[in-house]
Amino acid sequence: MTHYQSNLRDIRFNLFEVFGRDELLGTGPAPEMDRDTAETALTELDHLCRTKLSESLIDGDRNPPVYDPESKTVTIPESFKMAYKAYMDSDWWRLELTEELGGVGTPPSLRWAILELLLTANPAIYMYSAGPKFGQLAHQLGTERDKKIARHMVERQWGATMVLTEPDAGSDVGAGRTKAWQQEDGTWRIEGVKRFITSGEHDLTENIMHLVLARPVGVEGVGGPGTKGLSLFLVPKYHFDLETGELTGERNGVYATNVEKKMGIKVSSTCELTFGDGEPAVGWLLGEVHQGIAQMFHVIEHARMMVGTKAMATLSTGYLNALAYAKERVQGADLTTPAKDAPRVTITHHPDVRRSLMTQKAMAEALRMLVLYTATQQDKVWLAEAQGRVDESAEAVNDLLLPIVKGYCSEQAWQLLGSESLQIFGGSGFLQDYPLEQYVRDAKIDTLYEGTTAIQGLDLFFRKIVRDRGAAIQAVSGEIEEWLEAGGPFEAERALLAKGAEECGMMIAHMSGPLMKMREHPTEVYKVGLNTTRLLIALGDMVCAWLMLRAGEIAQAKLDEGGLDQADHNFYAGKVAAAKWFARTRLPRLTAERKMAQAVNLDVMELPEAAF
Ligand code: ST9
Ligand code: FAD
Repeated sequence: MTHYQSNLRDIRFNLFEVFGRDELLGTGPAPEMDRDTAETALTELDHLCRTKLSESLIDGDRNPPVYDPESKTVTIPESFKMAYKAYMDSDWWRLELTEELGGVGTPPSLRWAILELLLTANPAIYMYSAGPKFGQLAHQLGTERDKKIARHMVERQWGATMVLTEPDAGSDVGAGRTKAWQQEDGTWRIEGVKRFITSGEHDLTENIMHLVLARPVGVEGVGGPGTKGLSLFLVPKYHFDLETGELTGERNGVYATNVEKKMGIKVSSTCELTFGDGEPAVGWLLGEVHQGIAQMFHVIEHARMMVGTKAMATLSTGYLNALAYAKERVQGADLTTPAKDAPRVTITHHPDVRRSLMTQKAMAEALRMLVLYTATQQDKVWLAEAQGRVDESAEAVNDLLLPIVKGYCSEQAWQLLGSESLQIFGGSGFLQDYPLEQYVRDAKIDTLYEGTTAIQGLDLFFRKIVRDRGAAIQAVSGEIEEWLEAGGPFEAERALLAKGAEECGMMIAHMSGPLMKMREHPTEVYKVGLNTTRLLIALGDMVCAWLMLRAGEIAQAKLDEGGLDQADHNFYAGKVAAAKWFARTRLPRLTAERKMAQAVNLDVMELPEAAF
């Protein structure tokens, strides 16, 4: 039986009933992607995921890629290779590309909804298959030469990597020491050691294009310290003919010099890559401009959204597996029938199991809404671009939400998968007979890569709130206020949301205070740093509670209208219950969080390290 459990009904509900995405389908920049085609895409990919793509998730974990230190190559397990091929043959990856590169105009919201399915079934397939999407970026930012390279990346379906991290440069990308020298023919020679590179080496594709951050040497005005001194280079595994893309047979001097043994997501190869040790590693400067970090952030933004979606997807399938188990597992008597010989019941009868299931359901559905609401901001940006406009407001709201998608989804998913979904299985959850233990291991990485949660918290407060002068957060708060003022059902939960939003506002105001004093008292900023992760989680709670209540309101209206079949009735009743549960269990915490934020002082920073 497949581990894969999708929630297409909820995806459709969000896309079409909550966010009204039909409006964008079959029109403007998505002429071919009408509602029917979108439905077909969802149904067909769901089927592919349930059958060919999810099968190898378990096998890839038990039989991870094999590294040969002699040849410095990585062999991917056969089961995964078949799944990868099935995905590439299906052509669904083309939905991520523009028409110019053989794609199908598709609004981002639909793309992320569809990607949720793949990320539920087998997330590493997405990571290995992202080469054409990287090609899209090279096409967007590159010179005519880079555009040619980009076409080869798409047409020949090469793999690609994002290469930032080094042993001494993780969160602090600007500490990177990998260097680049320009050669007479205009190409660049790269030297250095990069660490933890996803898909850095494998045998799934004929070539791999590495997008490498390195510091140029000997060029006036560039290559200074920090992230701003980094440039972005396209460095292939194999040399190829620029015009045709045919491999010349010559190996470039970039090799996998180690493959990590990991806690989870084992089928995704995580490589140490050494550039230019002996043989030269040669590449091109992307766009012939020295704007490496800004260019790389196009990839990072997409990857942060992907990681949040992966986390949400894993919690959703974890919950649905737990639900199926709970409906079958008979243990103990109902709490109302204490007699020793009382009939035994399925564990769904126990209040604590109900608490756990509803906690998981509400959070999984809230995270889906957070992802898709963020994606609707991307829709606005996409639509504006197609019309030759810039939607600065949507860009800013998307920027604000990205660290929340990445940080909140990953933290909630990993914690609930371990503390609730696995727990439902009792001791059996600890066994490899069920997918939960693997889900927990596979989901932990989401809080780490693409910037740890701490980094997301810093990004959220300093860049997306302070530097933005609060414009985007005010836009979102304004939407929440408007919704509250419009009135509707769920009076008690609306009051909780109003209070929660006020608490978040107070937290932000409190955290802004120390910034004013920093000139005379630089250590005041520590008080902010002690609260940035807290704020990220609080804003996640606030936005998700609002979205869930919006969904609950729509569901309530359907119930009130009546005439529903049993399945729809159950679905909408579940939505209303989940919305109320989310608001009642998450929002009251915000008062405590605000108080804790205000109580922060410098004690912990002044404590000598030895006292820890
Ligand atoms: C990794 C990969 O972990 C794991 C999974 C791999 C999966 C692969 C498959 C993915 C598929 C994706 C395909 C997509 C293809 C592309 C499609 C697109 C069409 N937003 O604050 P400053 C920039 S990889 C935007 O001074 P510091 C900005 O240019 C490893 N830009 O930073 C800024 O200049 P300015 C991931 C941002 O103190 C400049 O950076 N590693 C943002 O110098 C400097 O900013 C990490 O994520 C932003 N939010 O450096 C590292 N922030 O200010 C985590 C910065 O003038 N560490 N920029 O605008 C950080 O993020 C640090 O905060 C830091 C600090 C490095 C940015
Ligand atoms: P560190 O930066 O050393 O952080 C250690 C701890 O200190 C963390 O808890 C962190 O939150 C905290 N910390 C660090 N700095 C700060 C700060 N300023 N404020 C507050 N707290 C801070 N990288 C790539 O370039 N490409 C990839 O494809 C890629 N794939 C990966 C795949 C896997 C499986 C793994 C494990 C990593 C991958 N990475 C990749 C690297 C990943 O992005 C980094 O591991 C991550 O950014 C954190 O860096 P680090 O591990 O060096 O931790």
